[in-house]
Amino acid sequence: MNTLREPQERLVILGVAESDSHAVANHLIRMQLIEHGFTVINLGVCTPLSDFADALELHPEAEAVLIGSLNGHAHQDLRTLPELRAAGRLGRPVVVGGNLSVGSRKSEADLQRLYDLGVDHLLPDANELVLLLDMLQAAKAAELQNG
Ligand code: B12
Repeated sequence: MNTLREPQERLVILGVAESDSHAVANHLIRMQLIEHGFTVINLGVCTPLSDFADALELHPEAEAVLIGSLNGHAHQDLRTLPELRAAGRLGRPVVVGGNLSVGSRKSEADLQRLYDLGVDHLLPDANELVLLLDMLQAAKAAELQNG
């Protein structure tokens, strides 16, 4: 009997917020995640939040939903997150990264507004993404183990 198990596939949903056409970081993040063994469902630029929810329904095994926003309109683009969550959708950690408000100086209030919508994690730098995904996976495994 072969008792070797395939390592479990790790899958994430990635894309750029609805009003935002900045593509470079999206491509780099996709490549970085693939190098780390992730399967990436990349929805690309200008993706409405409802499309992220649809993708999660097609791929319920996704660990997280990763959304880039560079043009400063993250809050406007993510404003329907509370409604989607209230409808039982997007029930995975939503991680938002990039340039998260208009202007070069980011205030705590700008970030808090995004947390208030229900964003779970804000990451200015994509280099911290794999570490965050590993931490989320470990937390979920511990939760399952403790019942
Ligand atoms: C190239 C560029 C463009 C190109 C994009 C081409 C393309 N197809 O991608 C064009 C010319 C189209 C463009 C248009 C616009 N742009 Co532009 N653009 C840039 C520029 C010069 C570089 C962006 C880039 O590719 N960087 C390289 C990548 C690797 O770095 P990055 O994007 O910063 O990503 C890093 C982090 O932000 C983070 N990250 C990014 N995404 C994600 C996602 C996740 C999940 C995570 C965890 C992390 C993360 O990790 C990455 C690596 O550390 C920046 C200025 C700059 N130097 O950054 C402005 C900039 C982003 N643009 C800006 C603006 C304002 C615009 C326009 C509104 C301009 C206009 N008036 O039309 C439009 C918006 C278009 C739209 N609908 O979104 C502003 C945003 C200002 C703000 N937020 O306050 C910037 C910062 C320029 C500035 N200083 O004013 N832009």
